[in-house]
Amino acid sequence: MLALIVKGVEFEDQCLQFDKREHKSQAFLKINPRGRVPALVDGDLIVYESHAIIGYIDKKFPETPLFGKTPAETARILRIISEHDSYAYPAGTAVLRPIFQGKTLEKNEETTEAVKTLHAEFKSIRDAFAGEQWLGGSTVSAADLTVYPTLMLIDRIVSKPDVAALGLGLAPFEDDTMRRWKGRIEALPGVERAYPPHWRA
Ligand SMILES: N[C@@H](CCC(=O)N[C@@H](CS)C(=O)NCC(=O)O)C(=O)O
Repeated sequence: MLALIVKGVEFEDQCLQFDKREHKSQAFLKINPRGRVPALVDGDLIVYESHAIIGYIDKKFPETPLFGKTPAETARILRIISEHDSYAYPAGTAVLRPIFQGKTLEKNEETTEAVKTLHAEFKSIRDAFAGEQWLGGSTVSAADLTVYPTLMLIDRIVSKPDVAALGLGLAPFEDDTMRRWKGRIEALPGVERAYPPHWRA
């Protein structure tokens, strides 16, 4: 949705209710056999996996390129996305999964390791700006659109009082660079449409 919003493309969206297991319904499994979101339907074409969706949107609507204009920009953007997928996202999942399952987050070896990784990855993300406004350089790119939702999810969870009480120090937007970047994303016209409905409540 963020990619479509940045491109200024009209779209219809459908929010699936996880508590009703709509993402595992027969109808949705025909769209994505893995029963996961996001998925994009464009005429007869179905695309799932967020990077494939962003790549498709970028090729179809080439204005405002999301993967850079030069080979070096493309490399930087893809590197940041790959680092997100390989390090920050799995560590984030390891910390957030027990919370989503309604369990108490235990300070065991796995959690401690994941928290340590997240701290290191937050630093790597801050460094990736290299003094520029967006993660991939001077314009918004697929790197921003990939990393931002993960950090928003972490931010939302770690600011809940019971998790905050654990003192994990994992608030992603406390740092000035990160806070200003969040402000830039929030200023993209129409961006609020991409926020899950329960975030707005
Ligand atoms: N690699 C996939 C991950 C998709 C994914 O895990 N989506 C989550 C929501 S963010 C989901 O649908 N979870 C439901 C489930 O796993 O049953 C992508 O980038 O699209």
